[in-house]
Amino acid sequence: MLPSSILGRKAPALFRTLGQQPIRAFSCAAGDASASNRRLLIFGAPGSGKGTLAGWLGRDLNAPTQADVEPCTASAPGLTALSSGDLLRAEMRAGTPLGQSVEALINSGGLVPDDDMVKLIAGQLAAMDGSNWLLDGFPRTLGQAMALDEVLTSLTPSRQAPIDYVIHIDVPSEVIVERIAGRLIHPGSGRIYNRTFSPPKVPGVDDLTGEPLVSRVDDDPESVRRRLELYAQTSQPILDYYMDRGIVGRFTGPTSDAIYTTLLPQIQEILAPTVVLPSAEDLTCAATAHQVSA
Ligand code: G5P
Ligand code: MG
Repeated sequence: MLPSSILGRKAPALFRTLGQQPIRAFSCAAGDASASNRRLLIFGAPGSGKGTLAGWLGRDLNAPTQADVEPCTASAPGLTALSSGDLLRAEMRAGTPLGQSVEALINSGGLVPDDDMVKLIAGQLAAMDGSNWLLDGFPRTLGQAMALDEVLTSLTPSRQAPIDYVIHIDVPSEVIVERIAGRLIHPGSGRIYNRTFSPPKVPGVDDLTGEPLVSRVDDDPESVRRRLELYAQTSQPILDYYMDRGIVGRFTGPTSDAIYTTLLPQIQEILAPTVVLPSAEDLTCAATAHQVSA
């Protein structure tokens, strides 16, 4: 028996492209959808595989399901993924005032000021509220984490918690530099490739559009070193901020494929279409379970 608040009208589908696959978000709540949607973060070092894993989640959680036939009876409720880095690169490509002002900073591996980042993300969150979403690359500082809570609380004061779950991707730093050195992206969509791990079907061109792939300017060795240093300096206070609430799940493994075997079922469970939010206690258990994974 489905709870009455998830029965009712068919909510609009949202489309977005991330990683290798189109992402479709599907919201089934008839009443206050933004009070029952799931809000997730994916957190990890540069090159740890955040964008890759977010793309796989989007692909697998948005596969056609019974929901397409009978809305609100589905087992895969969909996920909208938003990458702060993709947003910033789009601003730079479009030559907006923000894009121009942050370009040198990003290319050299620095962090964009909190005020600019919070404005950029807050504008997107209002549009995504009511669907399940996953933020990749935001927050990056404790100040951003606190500002995010404020924005979300003002969007939906009735919610139990501003953020439901934080996916912490913990990958040995030795593998990261090599991974980033082989990365190629499709600038228009943000689709991610790697010369050895996930090469395009035709060398140098995007599988879907046939357009040229490029290396990210901030993937040069000096910028990567700076980005890794900044991550080492800023990450722990953010993790502590969410760990105090018992909402962090740590996922670790030698490859993204290995991590994904534990990540996907955990996220499916969190996104299961129910209005009953997992308790902090449940999520603490989940986080503890993942901490023992190799
Ligand atoms: P971004 O764009 O958020 P980062 O530095 O956080 O950049 P990045 O580099 O995008 O993170 P990722 O998404 O964690 O890394 O990793 P990925 O792209 O999926 O994988 C990296 C490579 O490894 C790919 O080629 C992939 O194919 C390959 N790969 C994946 N898994 C495996 C595997 O198992 N094996 C192998 N061999 N390869 C694999 O932010 C960019 C900049 O924007 C600014 C900052 O300047 C930042 O540096 N910015 C912000 N500034 C302030 N505040 C914020 N909130 C900001 N957000 C962005
Ligand atoms: Mg990324």
